[in-house]
Amino acid sequence: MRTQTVLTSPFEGQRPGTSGLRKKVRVFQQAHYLANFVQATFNAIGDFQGQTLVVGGDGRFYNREAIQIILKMAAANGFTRALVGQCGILSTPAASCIIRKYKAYGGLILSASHNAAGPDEDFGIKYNIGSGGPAPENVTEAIYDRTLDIERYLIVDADDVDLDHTGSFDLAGMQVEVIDAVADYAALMQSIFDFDAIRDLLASGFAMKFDAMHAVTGPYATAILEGTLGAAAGTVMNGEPKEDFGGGHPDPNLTYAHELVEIMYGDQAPAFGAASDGDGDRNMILGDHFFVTPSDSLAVLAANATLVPGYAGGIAGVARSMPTSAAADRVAESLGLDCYETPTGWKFFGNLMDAGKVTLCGEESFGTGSDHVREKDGLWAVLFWLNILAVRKESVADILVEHWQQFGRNYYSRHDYEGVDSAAATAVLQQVRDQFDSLPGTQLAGRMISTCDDFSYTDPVDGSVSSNQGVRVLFEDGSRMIFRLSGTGTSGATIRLYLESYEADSSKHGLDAQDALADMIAAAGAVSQLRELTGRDKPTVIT
Ligand code: VG1
Ligand code: CO
Repeated sequence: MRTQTVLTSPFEGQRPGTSGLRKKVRVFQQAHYLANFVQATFNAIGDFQGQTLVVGGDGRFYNREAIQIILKMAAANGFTRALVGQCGILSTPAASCIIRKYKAYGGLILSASHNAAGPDEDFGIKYNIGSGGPAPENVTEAIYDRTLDIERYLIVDADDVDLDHTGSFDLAGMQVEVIDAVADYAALMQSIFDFDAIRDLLASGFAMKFDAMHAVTGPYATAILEGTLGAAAGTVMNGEPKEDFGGGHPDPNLTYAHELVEIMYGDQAPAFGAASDGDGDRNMILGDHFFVTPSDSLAVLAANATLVPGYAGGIAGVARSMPTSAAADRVAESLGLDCYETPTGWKFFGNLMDAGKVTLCGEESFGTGSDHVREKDGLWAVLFWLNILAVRKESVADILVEHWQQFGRNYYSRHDYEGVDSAAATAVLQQVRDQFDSLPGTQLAGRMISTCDDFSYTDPVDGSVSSNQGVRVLFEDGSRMIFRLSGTGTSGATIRLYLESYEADSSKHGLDAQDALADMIAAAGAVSQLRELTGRDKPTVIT
């Protein structure tokens, strides 16, 4: 065993963002950089002597090297067993599933999710706790603090572990089990959904496409959709995970998943299309010439949950992140369920699920999930939709139109301004904050403003408070305008502008969201001076 002296914190003074540590690969490749984070994590998480650690990642460049360092450090620090996905692969929801199933102490997940991969792109690491969920803020803060006072790290001198074959290996006294990355997750999916009904649907000529975007869900989708459920060969596109994600940007939205979008809006469009992101925790749902917003998707899943065997007894409650539209709130209200509004990031849902307060959770950023694991889960959402389609035997578009007739339509859009100068981005939010006192009671976009604030959340389970989670302009009719800075980028700043308005009248449900929200979009630009302060005249991505 070796002890190595290290002094600088990998966070470089920046507190942890939405999900763990994300930096350029070249930064992670610096001597002792990754090791510092891993040792700080081990120093922060309590007594794990004799326990199990789960390790795996989305397969991006530097995944394998990182896993070898982590395993040698886990052995030196006193873990007695490590479970690793074959070839170093574990999707984020599969890692969560395995931590729970095998009662591991926790897990290290290697991913920068939707960020691009390759030697000049991004890498990331985060710690998940024994419940299978992302470390809550008190743990991420403790990890951060330990990176500041760390003096050394422990690592064993040993040969690299063979990650390519399943089996059990000894690593300086720690047992490393290289496990099938898909099997446990696939078994969990089979226990929730009506696979026979989905198999019948797919055998009946129902055509679908799933775009894995050359990222981690390829092996999972191929095994489950084409293997177990009998979808036609070729249903899964871009199914082979690549270290650089094929040069693409595995963010399942209308801009970056354009190959799938072209198919779904083409002459031969199949009935159903879906895509997932780099680490497999997000989903985009499409019908024939139809896009389902993630906020609406959560609402539809909640309204139809009892059609799925795993939720046949009903759901306990629903939670959504603050910028997510209130469509799910309307379903919860009609079902007599509680609906919770949390800050952005999955870690806030964990306490609510552990306490049995909610079953389904979702974010507007294409993240949906349930208490089957403690992460959002892309393929789970796809199977949920397939289960609903198999039972209802209607098109995706018809299901949405009926949903809006019943609950009204929450027109919704997110505008992202990526790679903006950080000072300019901060100034945009400040510009709105400066008007917090003068805006309420005035009209904007033909609506009366009721309140302006910085969103703050008090966790109903442990009482912890998270402040400054988004600048809000709220209107009397329920419309909202929200400004937030991304916490997951690695260069410059990304401004996210979220817009929502509610329409009860079903004769007005057929509009394009950008048209329906046009006055709100213009008003948001005026009130924030976004164009003047950033020099941008249009968003990078519109969802
Ligand atoms: C984004 C999304 C957020 C999501 C987070 C992590 O964060 O907006 O909803 O939870 O990514 O998702 P931000 O701070 O950039 O807005 V993932 O798929 O990277 O684990
Ligand atoms: Co992700």
